[in-house]
Amino acid sequence: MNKKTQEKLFDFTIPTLIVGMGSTGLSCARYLKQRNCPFAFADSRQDPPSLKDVKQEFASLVIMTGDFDFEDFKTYKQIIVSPGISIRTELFTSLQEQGCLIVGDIEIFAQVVNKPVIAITGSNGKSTVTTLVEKIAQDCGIKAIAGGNLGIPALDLLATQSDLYILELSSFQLETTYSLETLSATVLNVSEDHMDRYTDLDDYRNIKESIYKNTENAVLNMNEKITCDSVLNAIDRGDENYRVITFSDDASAVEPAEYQLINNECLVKGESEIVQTNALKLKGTYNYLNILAALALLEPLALNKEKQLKAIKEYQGLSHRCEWVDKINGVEFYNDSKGTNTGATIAAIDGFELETNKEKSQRTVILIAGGVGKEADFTELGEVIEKKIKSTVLMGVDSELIKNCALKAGAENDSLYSVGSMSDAVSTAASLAESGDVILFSPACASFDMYQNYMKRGDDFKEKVSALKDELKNAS
Ligand code: UMA
Ligand code: ADP
Repeated sequence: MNKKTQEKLFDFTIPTLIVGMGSTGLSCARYLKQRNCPFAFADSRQDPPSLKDVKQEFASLVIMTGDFDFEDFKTYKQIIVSPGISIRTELFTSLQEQGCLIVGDIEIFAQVVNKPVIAITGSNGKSTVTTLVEKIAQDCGIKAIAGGNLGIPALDLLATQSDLYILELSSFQLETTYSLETLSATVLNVSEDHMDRYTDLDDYRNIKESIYKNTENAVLNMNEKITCDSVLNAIDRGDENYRVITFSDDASAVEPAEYQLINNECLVKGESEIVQTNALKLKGTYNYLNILAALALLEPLALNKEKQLKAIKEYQGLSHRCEWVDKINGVEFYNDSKGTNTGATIAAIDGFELETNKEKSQRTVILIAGGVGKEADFTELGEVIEKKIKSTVLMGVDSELIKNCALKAGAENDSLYSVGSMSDAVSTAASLAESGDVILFSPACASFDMYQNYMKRGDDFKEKVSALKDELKNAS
């Protein structure tokens, strides 16, 4: 490997501007301070929530708040931009044209890390796979730590002495990363998300696929034809010389993979069985694929097989991802608040292994969805609602978009309910459910129209379910 593609290395001796005063910006500031690198801060909010703490922690610092200004920025030869801020604007393009180095925190991490890195991206499943890889590695005795988009900013991970770093990377972070060298890397899957920041799905996919640029082992989902083709073509052209490790289910793979899910019943590697799915706590086809991806990413480390098996059997998944909440009067409630795009919600619905086109009276899943749609196309979700869902309760700013797509797909108007709050969503869904049904809260949208983040939204769902239980208990 060792082919640094970023020609310009970050210079720790010259003044740097950090743009964005969130968790990424703060972690960069702490890292630069530690290395005695001079820096200033900018944030386009007039009064960002972290301002007071920043002023306290970093005395006599230049802080620019309010609209970004080219004249202010152009005095810096290098700028670290937080992932929530797009660099595809006139401001950053002009700065780049003037020779300014624009990077993200992951690029700085890439330039200083001296231990192996495993990198994970994809539209869905990143956090599940990242934490599973971390657990397996740790259970096998490796000092491993995970972070990045998962939560702990990458540069903060360096404070813990580790022998393996596992990074969850968003497309936003990949946009400003150029020289990350990895032991293994994967694009788990690609479906529409963040369409408010990309021109189209190909644009978004290309950014995701850049994760393979400097890897030793490209872990490929053989169900993702376009990504497979592009990776294999890169090898054919001689542009890349990584080893390819494949995973897939047996239903729609381009060709049989090394790590395979057979009949939704068994995980295999080549001819050898790894585990039967009924021995796993994690459920649903997409989660079986997540487990296969984790094992494939770790293959280069040749870990102890028994310890790996124990770890995957124990793994229970994360909160807010198809999390079982309660059973009330025979109705089960699931919180999938992290289902923030249509691909995730469709996968969650499919996780219940529903029969398509079942008579409406025989259907068992009631969906609660809606929020900020991020300019997504809800056509496919509308079709899934029409084919598989008993009733749908919608809330949030873009709920009408989902409703219209469901109606267009042929769903009946009286199976679609619009509500204004989580409390109404839970009580409406409960009033529609019979014993044996499932109420699935999987919004297919971001949360920030009504909540600070998906965790607060999921917690609110769980609170309202608990309140409903108390109410029914008191009434009986
Ligand atoms: N800001 C501006 N101008 C803007 C937008 C933001 O100045 O136009 C400022 C805000 O006022 C705020 C700061 O930037 O002060 C926030 O920066 P940020 O949005 O980049 O967020 P961070 O707090 O640095 O968190 C980021 C990731 N957030 C985003 O990518 C939006 C976190 O992922 C990640 O955990 C964290 O870095 C550590 O690596 C969150 C996320 O929602 C979970 N990610 C998206 C997703 O998973 O879909 C990509
Ligand atoms: P991410 O970090 O990419 O957002 P998570 O692991 O947090 O992914 O899972 C978010 C949601 O995406 C889950 O609640 C589930 O509905 C869905 N999901 C998880 N894994 C997959 C997958 N491999 N394919 C499709 N959907 C998935």
